[in-house]
Amino acid sequence: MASVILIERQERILILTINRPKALNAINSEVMNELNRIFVDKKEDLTNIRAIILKGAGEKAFAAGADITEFPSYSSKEGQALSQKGHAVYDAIEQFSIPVIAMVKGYALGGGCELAMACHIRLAEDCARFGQPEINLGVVPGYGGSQRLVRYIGKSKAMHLLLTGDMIDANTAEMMGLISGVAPSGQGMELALKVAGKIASKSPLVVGRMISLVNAYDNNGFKKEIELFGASFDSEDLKEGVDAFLNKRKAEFKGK
Ligand code: DAK
Repeated sequence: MASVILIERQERILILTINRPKALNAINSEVMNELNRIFVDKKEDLTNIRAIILKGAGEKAFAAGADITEFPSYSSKEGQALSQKGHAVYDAIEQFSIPVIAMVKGYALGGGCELAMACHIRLAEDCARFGQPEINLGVVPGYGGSQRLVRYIGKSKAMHLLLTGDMIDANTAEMMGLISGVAPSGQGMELALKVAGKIASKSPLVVGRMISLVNAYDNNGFKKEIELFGASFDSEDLKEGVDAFLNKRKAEFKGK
């Protein structure tokens, strides 16, 4: 049986593709387990990987939400346990020291939009559509959507989208601050690979620290910045970066 997440490597970039195109890449328990294996259990070999791109298979969706066909079987206790697991997986993605770039083509809805929001960077093709339609199903978001959406676009717009279940297009999502780049249809991977390649050339040590600092913006972030700024002076990468600048050459960061 084909894997629910395809994994390929392009030099220092890992590309993950949610592979359930017939169900618009809906996130069922198998997809969640595979994300858990990669990001929580860290069972995938990521030696030399400096950036990860996450996308959906096919032309229609990044992921059209959690798999609705699994919903009817849950009791409230099971629902809570599943939500807890989803939170742990999405938190692990958000805290992952290797940056994860969501490349959204087509629908990113519900659990799919929440997955994109857990990634460090969100890029989209202009055909992309974002939304949290849980309200139409009679449920609240289960994987962090009510919180991350507010952080990205503010309480007013988040409340509107969550209460109406309306979708927004890629240009609106960019204007609102939900995503940071839009490519013409068919050119999303080109843009994602360009951004990933740029990050891959930086110090992986500093990239990891930068992620932890930005994630700490509402939790002692200034104090953490002072600590990590100081710690930078013990690293070989800082010496390499400064030496490369002074000698007008390209830095080769080792992550040490
Ligand atoms: N789950 C399962 N199958 C899905 C799906 C989904 N989320 N979205 C689409 N599909 C399936 C369709 O059933 C259809 O299957 P077949 O009929 O061909 O077998 C196939 O994908 C193609 O979809 P459509 O025929 O509907 O395609 P259209 O282009 O006409 O429409 C659409 C595209 C995205 C507008 C439409 O498919 C749609 O509205 N999809 C549902 C969107 C949605 O409501 N997503 C769920 C959001 S709620 C929880 C944790 C998390 C959550 C809840 C609980 N717990 C821990 C308990 C989060 C929930 C959500 O994500």
